[in-house]
Amino acid sequence: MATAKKSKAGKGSAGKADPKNRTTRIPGDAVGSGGEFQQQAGGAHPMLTTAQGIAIADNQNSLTSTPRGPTLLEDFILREKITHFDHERIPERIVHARGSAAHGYFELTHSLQRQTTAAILSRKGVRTPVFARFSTVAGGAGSVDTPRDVRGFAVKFYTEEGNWDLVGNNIPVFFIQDAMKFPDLIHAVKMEPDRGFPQAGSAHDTFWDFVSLMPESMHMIMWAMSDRTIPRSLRTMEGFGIHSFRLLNAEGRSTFAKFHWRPTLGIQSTVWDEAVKLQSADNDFHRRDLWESIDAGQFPAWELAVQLFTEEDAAAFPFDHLDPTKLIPEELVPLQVIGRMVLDRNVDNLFAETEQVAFCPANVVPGIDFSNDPLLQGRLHSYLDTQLSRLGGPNFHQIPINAPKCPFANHQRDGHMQMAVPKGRVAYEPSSLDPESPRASRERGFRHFAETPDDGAKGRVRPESFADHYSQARMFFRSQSALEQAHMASALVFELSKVATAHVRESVVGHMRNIDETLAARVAEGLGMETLPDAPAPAAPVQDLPSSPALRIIDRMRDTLEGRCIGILVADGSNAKSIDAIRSAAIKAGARVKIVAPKLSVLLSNGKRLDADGQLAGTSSTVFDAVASVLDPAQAETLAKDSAATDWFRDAFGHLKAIAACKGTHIILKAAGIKPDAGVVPPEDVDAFLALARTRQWAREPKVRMLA
Ligand code: HDD
Repeated sequence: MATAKKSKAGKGSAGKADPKNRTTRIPGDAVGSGGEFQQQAGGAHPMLTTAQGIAIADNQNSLTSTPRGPTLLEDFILREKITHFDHERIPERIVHARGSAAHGYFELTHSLQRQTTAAILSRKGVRTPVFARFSTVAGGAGSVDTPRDVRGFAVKFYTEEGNWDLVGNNIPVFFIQDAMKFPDLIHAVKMEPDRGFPQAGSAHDTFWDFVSLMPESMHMIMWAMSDRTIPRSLRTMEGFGIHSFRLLNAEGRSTFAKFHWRPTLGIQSTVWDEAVKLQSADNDFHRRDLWESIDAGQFPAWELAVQLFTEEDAAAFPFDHLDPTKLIPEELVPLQVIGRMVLDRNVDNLFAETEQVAFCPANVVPGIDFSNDPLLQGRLHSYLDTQLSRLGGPNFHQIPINAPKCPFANHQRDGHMQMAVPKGRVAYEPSSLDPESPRASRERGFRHFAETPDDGAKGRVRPESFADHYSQARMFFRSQSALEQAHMASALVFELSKVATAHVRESVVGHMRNIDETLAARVAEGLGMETLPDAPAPAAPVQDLPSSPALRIIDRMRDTLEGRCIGILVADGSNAKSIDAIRSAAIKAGARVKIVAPKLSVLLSNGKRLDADGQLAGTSSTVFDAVASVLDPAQAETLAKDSAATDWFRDAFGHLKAIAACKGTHIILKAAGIKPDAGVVPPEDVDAFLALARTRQWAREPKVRMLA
């Protein structure tokens, strides 16, 4: 056994002495990690030990009575290793189980000091560390990244006044008005409990049965069927706090605020066929994209904007802002940009950080308070509660990713996995025995808004002001561009075509009639219905609200190469100069470039070898925003017989991507049945190709797809 030798750096140096030492490091506890006694295995390697710090001599073989005899119970090294492994998984989140996250910072650029005392919203220029986790909702932790689904957008701000969690989605409204219905909604959308499928998708009977009986979900259904639920990447999604929150200033005056995250790359979505194919091309498409872009120094960034309004403003809105199925159009209350979030560091460990992070909408700091939105009120309870079983006890706030970065002290004690060692006799307040023990402060402590309650009696009552379920659904649909409306109609046809129960399909189409008759007719036609089902009687008159162009995506996408990825298909004999010209110009314009080839290394025209980032059969064009191909005609002839190559271009063309195609490539395009259009240019015309690659070729869509 190796002798324990005293670390030169002494206490607290574990990990610091050797940054590669990640084997036994327990963050925040140098002694527990062997910081006092650094054990070396030889060379620079730290010693492999048991969890008790016992050095291990052999990590390959169990202890057996004879070389071929039974394994001995005495083998504490084997038992400890297997036991720990057996307990490696914790319960996954009931919703938002699959997530990807990163560290970064938030910087305030515009102070809201007139509205709030919260330091994070009033001290301009201050950078606050953040941890952001993005997620799908319905699928399990190991499910795919690109189903049609709402995306979670949760940000933990480690402010100097404690942790503030803004736990939102990429859609500004929600399916239900009252937290009472959340378990029903989730039971309906998750895989059906008897058969255990479908995983990660809403296209099944129980989901549509539930929503068909919940007209309040119709506005969110419009969003869920739009391209918002098939984002191109996590970096190109908007985020929303959804509920109205209150900001409180030093005088205790309240201003309502809605929070919006706007990606600096602009919003971008995939097309549905592409999203479906991405599920097989790359399960981890979004997680990989986030990781790779941060790794490459292309840091995802969002502006934080607020909509501010008073109680009096709200009284004049044609809807109730406390109803989470309603949004406030930007045209009614403009957005004010107040800051910027940049994600600049990948996680070190998915489990310790992304999995163990515990968000809770109840985590707010002084100067931010809740509104009476009944969905928010229910959420305030649920998140802390779920962590108790998910993370195993009441001390989960001590896990490094959850711990505040400001000082914190209280009289909470003990419980499972207490990591701290509280000192002294006093664990109560008031006390006179310990002048150092923490006490509440009226001046600096959290104060709730002193609200005067509405008139009315206690009861289980849905307010009448929540009764209008269709007007904003109609506004959303009618505000979309023609192509986006077609995508929504097609999405509804797709989803409902997976619903086996006829009356559920009919009921949904009936609701569509209250939103827009043309939409209902298109969906009915797509489903092969001979007559339009009856529309249910709306609980409140449906209003024709002014259109809100700010709700579109296509018109608002940013034409840019920043954050985009271009795939170049090459083979033996490809022209090196041509490849280089596209690659360097694309990188200069902010894109990433990946080389795809039939083999992982090819011999170019100049006699030099080029390593590919991906092999053709395993690297679908769905993972790129635009594709180029530089092929020797003889190689192209061979590739034209390979479905991996024809599919590569058929998908790129069908998914409305720009294509730079050399003469050889045209042989493959012909074999794939593609009639080149204005989105297909020669690779020598680098500028034209890169100009097209900045966006999708929307004009092509009606030619390649039957839209509902
Ligand atoms: Fe929730 C997780 C967002 C309504 C109960 N929710 C969770 C996450 C996000 C949201 C982004 C994942 C956080 C993470 O990355 O760890 N949830 C929302 C939004 C809602 C919403 C935007 C409506 C506006 N949620 C909602 C309601 C309830 C919950 C009404 C229950 C009454 N949500 C939970 C939960 C989860 C959760 C069960 C699962 C895991 C967790 O909390 O930590 O407590």
